[in-house]
Amino acid sequence: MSASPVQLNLKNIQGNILAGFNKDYQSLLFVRFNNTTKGRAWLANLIPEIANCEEVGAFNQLFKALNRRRGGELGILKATWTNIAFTHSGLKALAVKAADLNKFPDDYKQGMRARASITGDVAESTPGKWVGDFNTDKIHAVLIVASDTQFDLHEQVARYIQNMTYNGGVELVFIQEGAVRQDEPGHEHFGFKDGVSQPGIRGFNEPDDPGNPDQGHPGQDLLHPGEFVLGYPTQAGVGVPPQLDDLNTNPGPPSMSGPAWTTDGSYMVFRRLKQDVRGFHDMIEHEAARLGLTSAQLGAKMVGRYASGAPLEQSDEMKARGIDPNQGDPAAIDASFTTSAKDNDFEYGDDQAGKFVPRAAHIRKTYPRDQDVPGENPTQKHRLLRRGIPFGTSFRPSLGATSHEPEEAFPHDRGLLFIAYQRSISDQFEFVQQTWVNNAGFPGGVAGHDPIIAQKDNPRDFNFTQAGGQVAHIQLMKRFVVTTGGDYFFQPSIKALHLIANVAVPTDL
Ligand code: N7H
Repeated sequence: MSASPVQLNLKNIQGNILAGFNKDYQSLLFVRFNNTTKGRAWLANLIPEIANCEEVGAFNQLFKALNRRRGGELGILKATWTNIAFTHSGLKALAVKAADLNKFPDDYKQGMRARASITGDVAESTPGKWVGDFNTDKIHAVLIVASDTQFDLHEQVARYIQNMTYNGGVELVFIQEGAVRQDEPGHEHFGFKDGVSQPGIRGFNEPDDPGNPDQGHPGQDLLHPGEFVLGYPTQAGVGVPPQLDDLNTNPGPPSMSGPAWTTDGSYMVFRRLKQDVRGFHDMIEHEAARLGLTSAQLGAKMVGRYASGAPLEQSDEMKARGIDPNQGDPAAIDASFTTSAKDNDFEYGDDQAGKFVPRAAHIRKTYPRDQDVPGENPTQKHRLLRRGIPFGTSFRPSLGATSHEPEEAFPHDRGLLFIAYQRSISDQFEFVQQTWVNNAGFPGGVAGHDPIIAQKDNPRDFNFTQAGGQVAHIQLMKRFVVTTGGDYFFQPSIKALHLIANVAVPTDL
């Protein structure tokens, strides 16, 4: 972790926020507090088990170093981590003072269901159709339990359930299991590598090149931590031209939201996103054939990366080596395009027209990088730290691998458990979903909707430029990603957990 003028209190910040659990198996336990005293007692008992950023970060570094030195995953280092986050009604059920409850922002207070007109969760995605108890007021908190082995995870979860039964005042409302795909680890269900691009954080992520302290990996701008954790400097806001984004060395004011004890906490968005894998792949095969492209090329146009994770945007190195990513996956020529040294080393400023990555491609909509976005805040004010994991079994191994498989005996429930951390739900998650993803007019002209996650009315448009320069258009007649649950949570510091549980705060935090 880098020496920085910003000293993060890593012991006080829950571990999944900045470090990321990064485990193959996860269970999300959604709970309700039916009794304040018992709820507080249950939380007080749980606090020593809550993993912080210092230990999760140290484990992740050791894990990587061991794998590098001894070549491959060895299974000799394992851990099971737990974090906890609360809905606004959950904090109320634990009798947080009314004056403090009132200080929280409206987005969090209202919760995801009430914000459906902002996120575009209508039609199949409407909250009335959500699973479990996501369409009720029942959910007060979520335990995020993550482990390297399924056995350890289940043992831990069984113990938590036993504790709840014993306590009597905490009810388990819904369990959601998530797991890395066994057939294609690191890839989400449509077949694309996920978790490739994340914001780098000053004071936490080391620059690869000490001579370039504003970048983590090449192309990964280091951001001020206040964008994701409350109480720290933020990116400078309105008035800073987007092209200065990656230089943003003079920070904006510390992030503040809610009562004073929210310092070292973060807002967490959870969305249970069901993926229609068969429908998506059939559509791609059909449209690719119509347009004279391969399925892999059309998939890359929709996402902005190939399934391997290699960028579709032409980097300086690709230019110099005469590699044209429009013609096929650059990783087929050189696998290093899928490593952290090269998989983010691109911007969109020199591809304003979307000749390589369409202006509506998923990764360009959700993080437009240096692209000229007239009248917008710098794009870096709308970043998300993503901690998602797939749920459900795999259907097709990879994009275009086989075609016309038999129908599944019954349509499986599979998709992505989207988890993202931020300083403000309305400035970050909601802004990205409403102003960029669901908005065919962003970034100007007729870019179209995000073909992967837009949640607006059907039919939806996706426009892009083909390799030869001709404009192509796809009308997505259905959603391939449907919201089936979710809510807004606040993930407090370890110190704040003590305050909520009404027990003494340790002096070393
Ligand atoms: Fe997305 N996908 O498979 O197509 N996403 N995403 N996402 N997403 C990304 O860079 C996917 C969702 C972002 O920094 C990749 O890690 C799917 C939501 C952001 O350049 C792939 C679902 C939101 C980035 C996918 C889904 C976002 C990103 C490329 C739902 C926010 C980073 C790999 C089922 C509203 C952009 C990578 C950057 C990347 C997919 C959901 C946002 C492959 C299937 C709801 C910010």
